[in-house]
Amino acid sequence: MSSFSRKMLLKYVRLRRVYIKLFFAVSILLFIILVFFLNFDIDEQLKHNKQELSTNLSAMYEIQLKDYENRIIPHLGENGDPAYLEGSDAKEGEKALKKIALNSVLSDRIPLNRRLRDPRNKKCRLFSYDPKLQASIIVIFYNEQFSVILRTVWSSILQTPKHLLKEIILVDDGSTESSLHGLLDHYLATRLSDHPVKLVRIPKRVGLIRARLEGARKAVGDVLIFLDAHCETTVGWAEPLLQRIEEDRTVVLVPLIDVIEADTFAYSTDGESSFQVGGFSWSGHFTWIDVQPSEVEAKKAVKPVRSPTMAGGLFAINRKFFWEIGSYDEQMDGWGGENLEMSFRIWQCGGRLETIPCSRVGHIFRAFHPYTFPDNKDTHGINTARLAHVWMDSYKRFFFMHQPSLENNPIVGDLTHRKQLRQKLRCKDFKWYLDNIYPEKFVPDENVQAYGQARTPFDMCLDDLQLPEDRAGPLGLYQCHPRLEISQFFSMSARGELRKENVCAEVFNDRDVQLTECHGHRREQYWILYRNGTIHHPSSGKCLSNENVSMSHGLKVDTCRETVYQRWKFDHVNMT
Ligand code: LR7
Ligand code: MN
Repeated sequence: MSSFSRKMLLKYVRLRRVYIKLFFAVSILLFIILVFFLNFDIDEQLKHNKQELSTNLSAMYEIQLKDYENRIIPHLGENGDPAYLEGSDAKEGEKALKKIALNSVLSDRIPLNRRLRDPRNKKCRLFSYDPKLQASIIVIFYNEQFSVILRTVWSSILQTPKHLLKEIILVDDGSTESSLHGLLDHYLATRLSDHPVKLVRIPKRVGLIRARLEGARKAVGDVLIFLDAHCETTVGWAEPLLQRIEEDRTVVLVPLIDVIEADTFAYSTDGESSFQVGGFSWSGHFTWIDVQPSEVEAKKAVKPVRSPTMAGGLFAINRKFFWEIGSYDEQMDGWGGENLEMSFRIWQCGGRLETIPCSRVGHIFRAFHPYTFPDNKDTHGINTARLAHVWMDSYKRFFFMHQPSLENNPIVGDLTHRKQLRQKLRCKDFKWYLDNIYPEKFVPDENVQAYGQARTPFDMCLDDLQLPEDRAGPLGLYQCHPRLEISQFFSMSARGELRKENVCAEVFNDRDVQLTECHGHRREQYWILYRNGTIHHPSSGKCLSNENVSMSHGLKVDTCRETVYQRWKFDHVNMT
């Protein structure tokens, strides 16, 4: 081949390479452009689809909601009157009541914005209020009924003057009920858009204590008002709370809590002026107690009444003071205990707890909890053990006598932060609280004539036979336990009662001895313990005897005589 033709060939080959490169470059470019447009198109498509989906969903919720609204029966349950359903609805309602302790079928038929009668004592109308503070109402819920939550919201909107309502914060503690997701959002967006209602979602259930904390963190109003998610407020409920906190930022207030019946949704009041305040039992439960003697005058005048504790679900507190005084114990899980913790802390660390009789809120009391707790953990017990260690000093001995397994149990968790808080706030001790705030509280081993196990010469002991708290039942006898246990812990009080915490030995028919609620008027609950171990009952003229007593039946009083059957020996006797 000539050199010319070789040159031509080389040139041709080079040129071809360039073309090939060019071809690839252009193809890649085209491919990129194609992908870009295609992608763009997909994005557009996705966006479009999303929009369509949400319009469709929203249309679907709207249909659901309309359907729901159409089934509401106008005026049912108005004024708080009891409501009833008929036919199959009535049957379904009864089923629901058994299953979730609430007639949810009926709830769904009662208007969400029903009006209630003014339940207040007439004297309340004579007070005038003009508070400047605004409220953040915090409502936490876990799988509560849609209509019940919304009735809480609606009553709060309708019964709180607009200028006093900063916001309503709903906190969903990880509910799994589907109606509390899309449908609830849709309701808020379409039916409540003109009102300051916010919804905070906690993705995984954290328990009611941390749920309230979450709500409090989001709140911006001057005063936090916490409500359970099954409440209805009534006319004039907010003003006296806000006014009192304006006067004194360190008071924590509880409205008077009325009962909304779980079966008929009737708003029942115990008459205009009879109400109770909060106490506690040594087993760590909240109890209702009569208004204290020192407060009876205030009660008559429907003025704020001091309360040793609060139930926990419904209360108002200055927002800044809530954080200053230690908010909640964040390590408390689930349900229970936080109410007594907060009550003791408020009193011991310089605050006050009061019931405001002119502020009335209804609460649905359910016969049982419709929910369970993860791992069946006894959160009430554990939380109470936490508060006992932190706040009750040596008086925690009584709680741990009820719950010995929790006394030195690591499950209770670390308490450093709460103990530091108590130091930082320079809080008073539990004895101060008992002496000054709750002097009526019976302390089984203080200021008593005798206490401990009360033994017969045959090593049998007085025993409550596992009587549930606040029930009446026979005073029994059982083999003495090797260690003092709560069921055998009896006291002979200074007043001459043979008693446990709130139950006293009382003689019926001059014969049978029962444990019944202590009334404090001596009579059939009056006993005299003699040095020789006889326990004499003056009103029958007889003595406590264990002759012929069977294990399951109660003790009797019998003619006093010299016999081993009428000898009792307490572990500790303080008689001089
Ligand atoms: O895991 C949970 N997460 C929650 O958000 C469990 C419950 N909750 C919500 C629940 O949906 C409800 O809104 O927490 C609120 C309270 O739960 P309830 O209604 O089951 O409690 P309760 O009314 O039986 O119990 C009383 O004691 C509790 C102790 O932890 C709380 O302090 C409750 O708020 C309290 N309720 C009241 O004080 C109302 C007055 C009744 C009395 C006495
Ligand atoms: Mn409740």
